[in-house]
Amino acid sequence: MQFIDKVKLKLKAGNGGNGIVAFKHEKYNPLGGPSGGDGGNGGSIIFKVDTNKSTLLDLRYSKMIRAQDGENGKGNNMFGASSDDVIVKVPLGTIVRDLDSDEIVADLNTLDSEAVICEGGKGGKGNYHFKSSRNNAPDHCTLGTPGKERNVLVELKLLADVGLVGLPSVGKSTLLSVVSNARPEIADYPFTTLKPQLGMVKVGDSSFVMADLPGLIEGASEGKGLGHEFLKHIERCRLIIHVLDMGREDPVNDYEVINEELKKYPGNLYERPQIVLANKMDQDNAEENLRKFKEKYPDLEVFEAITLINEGLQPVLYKAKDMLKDLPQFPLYDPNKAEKKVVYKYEEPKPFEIYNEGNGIWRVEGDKVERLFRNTNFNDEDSVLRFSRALSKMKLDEALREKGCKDGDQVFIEDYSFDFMDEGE
Ligand SMILES: Nc1nc2c(ncn2[C@@H]2O[C@H](COP(=O)(O)OP(=O)(O)OP(=O)(O)O)[C@@H](O)[C@H]2O)c(=O)[nH]1
Ligand SMILES: [Mg+2]
Repeated sequence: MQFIDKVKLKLKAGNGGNGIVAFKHEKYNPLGGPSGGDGGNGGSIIFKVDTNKSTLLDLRYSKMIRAQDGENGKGNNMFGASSDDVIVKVPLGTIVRDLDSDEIVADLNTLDSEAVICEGGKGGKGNYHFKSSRNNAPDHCTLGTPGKERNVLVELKLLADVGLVGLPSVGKSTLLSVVSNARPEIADYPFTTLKPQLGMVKVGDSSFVMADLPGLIEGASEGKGLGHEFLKHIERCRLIIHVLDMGREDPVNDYEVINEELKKYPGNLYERPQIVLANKMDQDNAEENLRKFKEKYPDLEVFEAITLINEGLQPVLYKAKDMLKDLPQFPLYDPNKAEKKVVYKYEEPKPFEIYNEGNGIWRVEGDKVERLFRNTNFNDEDSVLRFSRALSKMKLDEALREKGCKDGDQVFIEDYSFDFMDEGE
């Protein structure tokens, strides 16, 4: 079985459709005004957490993910259709890295995480937008903008509250299977679990995510038995349940071997809080082994269980729940430490930016005003009124005045212009 937690993908958002140039042809008015509609927006590519997924397997076969282009505008002021966004469902703990800039562009670490990885292109404007008092037959339109393209590396770093750690066959998968509705594979040979498995554990009125992890062996921190791959998944667990098989010859030694590997792993996973679970207490030599263990570690709290028949686990779950209350998350990205910038969702754009072009000419730019502009039909008085009301709500007048815009100055938003009238306060 292969360990799938890294996938390279090419992503391409849809291009915006073009605006078009068209004129109304009416019976007595062959040039009845501009009527070229806007192009539709291209679809974006959005990554979204889906808790039903625990691997990146589905992405493995799709080398390229594309969103559709927006349609071109049509005559009669008709908009071209915008395309649907493509939603890529990924497991909790997925990280998306841009391979060209080597930046982490998304860290999907909460149940409702969602990030726009490639934004679709915007539709162009049809010629009806460009009608003005000076030009009532504009013959130009704008083209759609291209959709964002990225080469990305999608990585799954397991994100769980609690990680089950221990040697192979100590009963980690059995534990997850009895306390959650996850159904991991269970067998009496080592390395049954080769990829982490998540389960939601309900305790009283709260719940947490438990990860069944592959067994560790001595030398794991040096890469033995896929050690690095396995240890990596513990990195983001807030709490470790260290599972011991009390039927084995020397559980004290087993316990120390695992802790040694945790210590050696970069970042010192040994410092993570641990709950020690003495499992398989039904085995013949278990009581004797437990006695020895307690002798060696008299101050350590040890929970006893027979996981196979779900005995002794409730106190462990309550203990975990209590400890989690005060434990921090371990995001990959620490804004204080990170040397690489993380781009989460697109930031809400500023409503507008004002530029002084000199000679009483001003230009206003910004996604919000431009969108507003695009949604305005300048042939329709009501629509124009709505447009100017929205501008004053954004306090554009005030901002212009502050920058020094004077009565009679000309203000441009894209190709639309108006005379500034300072009505004062
Ligand atoms: N006697 C006894 N057997 C148990 C108990 N818990 C689990 N087992 C058995 O131990 C064996 C290994 O259990 P798993 O849950 O697959 O162990 P694991 O730790 O997930 O092992 P790996 O995935 O290989 O790391 C299975 O045959 C289980 O039935 C227990 O409390 N008592
Ligand atoms: Mg297992």
